[in-house]
Amino acid sequence: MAAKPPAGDPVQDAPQVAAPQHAAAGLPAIGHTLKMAQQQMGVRRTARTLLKVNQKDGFDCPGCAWPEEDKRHTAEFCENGAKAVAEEATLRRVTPDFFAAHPVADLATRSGYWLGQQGRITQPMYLAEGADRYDAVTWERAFEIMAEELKALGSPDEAVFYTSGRTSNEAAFLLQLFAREFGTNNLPDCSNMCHESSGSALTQTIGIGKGSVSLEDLHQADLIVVAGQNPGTNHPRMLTALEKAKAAGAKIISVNPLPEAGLERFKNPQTPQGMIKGSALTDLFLQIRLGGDQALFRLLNKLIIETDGAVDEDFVRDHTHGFDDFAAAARDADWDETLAATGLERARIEQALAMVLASKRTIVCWAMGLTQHKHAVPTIREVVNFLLLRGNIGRPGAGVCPVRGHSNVQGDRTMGIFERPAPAFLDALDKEFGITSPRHHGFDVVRSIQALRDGEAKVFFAMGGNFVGATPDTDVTEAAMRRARLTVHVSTKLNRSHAVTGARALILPTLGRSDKDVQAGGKQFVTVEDSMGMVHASRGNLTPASPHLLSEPAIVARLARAVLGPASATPWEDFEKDYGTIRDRISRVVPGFEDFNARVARPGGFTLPHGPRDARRFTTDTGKANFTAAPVEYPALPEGRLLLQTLRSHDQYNTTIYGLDDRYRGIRGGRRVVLVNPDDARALGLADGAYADLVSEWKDGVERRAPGFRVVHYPTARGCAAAYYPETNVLVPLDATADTSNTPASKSVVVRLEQSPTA
Ligand SMILES: Nc1nc2c(c(=O)[nH]1)N[C@H]1C(S)=C(S)[C@@H](COP(=O)(O)OP(=O)(O)OC[C@H]3O[C@@H](n4cnc5c(=O)[nH]c(N)nc54)[C@H](O)[C@@H]3O)O[C@H]1N2
Ligand SMILES: Nc1nc2c(c(=O)[nH]1)N[C@H]1C(S)=C(S)[C@@H](COP(=O)(O)OP(=O)(O)OC[C@H]3O[C@@H](n4cnc5c(=O)[nH]c(N)nc54)[C@H](O)[C@@H]3O)O[C@H]1N2
Ligand SMILES: [Mo]
Repeated sequence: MAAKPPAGDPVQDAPQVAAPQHAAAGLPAIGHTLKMAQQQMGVRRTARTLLKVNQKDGFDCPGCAWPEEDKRHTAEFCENGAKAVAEEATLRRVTPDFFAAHPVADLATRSGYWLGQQGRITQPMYLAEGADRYDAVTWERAFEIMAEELKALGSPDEAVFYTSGRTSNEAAFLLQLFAREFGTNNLPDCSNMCHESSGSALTQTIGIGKGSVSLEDLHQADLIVVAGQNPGTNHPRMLTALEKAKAAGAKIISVNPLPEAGLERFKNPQTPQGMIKGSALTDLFLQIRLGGDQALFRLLNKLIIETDGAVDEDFVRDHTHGFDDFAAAARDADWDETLAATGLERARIEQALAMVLASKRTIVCWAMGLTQHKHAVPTIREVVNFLLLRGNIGRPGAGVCPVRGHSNVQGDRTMGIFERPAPAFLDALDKEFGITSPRHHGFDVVRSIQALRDGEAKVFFAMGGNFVGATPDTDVTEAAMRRARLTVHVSTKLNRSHAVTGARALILPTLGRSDKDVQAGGKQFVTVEDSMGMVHASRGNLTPASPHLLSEPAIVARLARAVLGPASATPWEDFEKDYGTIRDRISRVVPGFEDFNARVARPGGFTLPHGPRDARRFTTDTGKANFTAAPVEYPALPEGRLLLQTLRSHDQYNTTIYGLDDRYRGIRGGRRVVLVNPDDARALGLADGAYADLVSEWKDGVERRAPGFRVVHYPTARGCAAAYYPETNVLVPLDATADTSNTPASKSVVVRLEQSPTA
């Protein structure tokens, strides 16, 4: 049997600090993986489960969205993927007895770590109005309750249907179909907090909101820029691709306020050589100031334009629009001001330029360090300008590479989980199902919180995720959620969102990726799309945590029948019996999925079309790739304040906390730490080991406070600080969002540090 979950809570948060490491993966990673996995799953289940991760006949890793190579290793997973699997395949159980022993008020005092460690939820649970705890409920009754509340709404737009990014293509397609048949586009998703800025910027400039490179391209690149991303922790299998590229002669530039261990050196556990020495990855480290990336790329672009013969003139003439305006803006860029925004020295930028000019094939990879700023969209558009100047889109070894987070977040969007769907998508949906989808836009994540806060939305339904844990302005968001009539969570594990509820609440336990899914039509599989537009099947093989679990497609199908009744002509029952019938419909609605069932049956799946990558075809308003000339922006930093980024430790998956260590950064046994440059800390009178409250300052004058963080002197860029999310979400103001994408600006929060007595 697996070890018992921790008994007491609050879990002691007492961080121990050592020097940060300079290499990622290798032997300690393997030991760490097996220990965590066996604690949750026991020895036999660990072996059975981990050998199926990312195999062609197995299940897609529920960790990140990084693609698999065509030729698989026996162990095709990383340390953090294994932790994600162990968390799901755990033998620990949360039964109705647990809920009887823990009233909601008690759950609300527990840490996210403690809640997650209790295990898999085994039965549908209902919190009646006025009750103090959840009680077991039948599925039938649960669907009746949802139907009651949804049908009582004044308008379908008073309901919100959130999706986290683990949901399969099949479940996502059904959920958006149900929402639109019901009458709303209120389909916010985790993407709104994640790569929405990438989608906005790419759609405008290259006509499609997805990355344009394959793994093969990475292997062939001359230069790879990794900006605002920590792959050693969040996409460990990417390090293998970077190592391969380097072996073939590529150079790597890392742009980051932090020196991240995984980018410095990688000890590949798949090769004997790698285990011992490892390979250095980064050739040039640009220690940028938070939010300084647009300025950096603008300066590089200015230098490229000013260098004879550096611009790919044929490409610019044949495939782009707006070069002259952009070139004028770049030439005008003021060196002093723009350089100050980067926090870099000019010599560093010139070093980078030399590498850029020496490269015929350049790729830029990025993640949350670029997307979660007020000026995230113009920043990513500047990255596109940078690639367009030298024709680095639509040829081998070159392109844009936004590295996605959740394992199927890209697929969910492809399936229509979007509050602002394209009219062509709705036309196809309406034609296929004989319905009339609403055409007005729905609520994204931030707008949903505002609507709940203001009483405009009354029913909140979440397909996975941990909405109140993951979203900004925790106090505001929790108060908003408590105003709802009904909150519903389709979940595998307990989290904060189950403890902060509307007047009535439901927890609907569901199958995870690793679980076997058998329906009336036999054993089912689902499909997912990775970060590079590859679609493939995922088949779980474990006996589900309890016989009461329903799959996500089954839950949506039954919800739709309960709410829409016989008036709906959609064959919901057939969809539940046989997911192949869902894929038939997808193949007729979503471009690129023609003949879906046949093509996904092939081992390894298939690649979706991508105009810029396949044929330099740009479906933008001008029919060409667009240069854009936005003014350079950067976060303002008042005297005596720091810019705080809220990021992930090595032992967490978003709001799921696996443990209290952040090994590569030298932190153990606690999460309430704030990393500050030693010179800044000294100027603020904060010794290493001192404790401070983080106080966020925003123009609304409201003081947002996160108390009791241990100050760690750490080599981050000057003026910048870092602390873990979700503990710091309380500091991110709800309306501090990116222009255009409305993504919370959780990587540049202005804070002051107030020394507090030792915790
Ligand atoms: N193990 C594990 N894997 C995960 C996740 C997880 O929580 N745990 N989460 C998944 C999800 S949903 C996502 S979206 C991804 C997230 O993957 P990442 O984006 O790598 O995650 P963060 O921890 O937010 O790290 C942001 C990185 O950007 C840097 N950064 C911050 N601000 C700036 C800036 O202004 N400029 C630059 N150049 N750099 C900056 C930070 O120092 C850090 O290295 O990972 C996915 N994979
Ligand atoms: N301050 C700050 N805030 C952030 C970020 C940041 O960097 N800083 N990052 C943002 C980003 S990039 C993202 S993607 C969001 C993440 O936001 P979410 O996706 O909402 O959050 P997660 O923590 O990934 O959700 C975890 C929960 O999902 C449920 N779950 C797990 N697997 C399954 C499954 O297979 N099916 C179902 N139905 N449920 C499942 C479990 O109950 C688990 O508790 O957070 C965002 N919030
Ligand atoms: Mo994400």
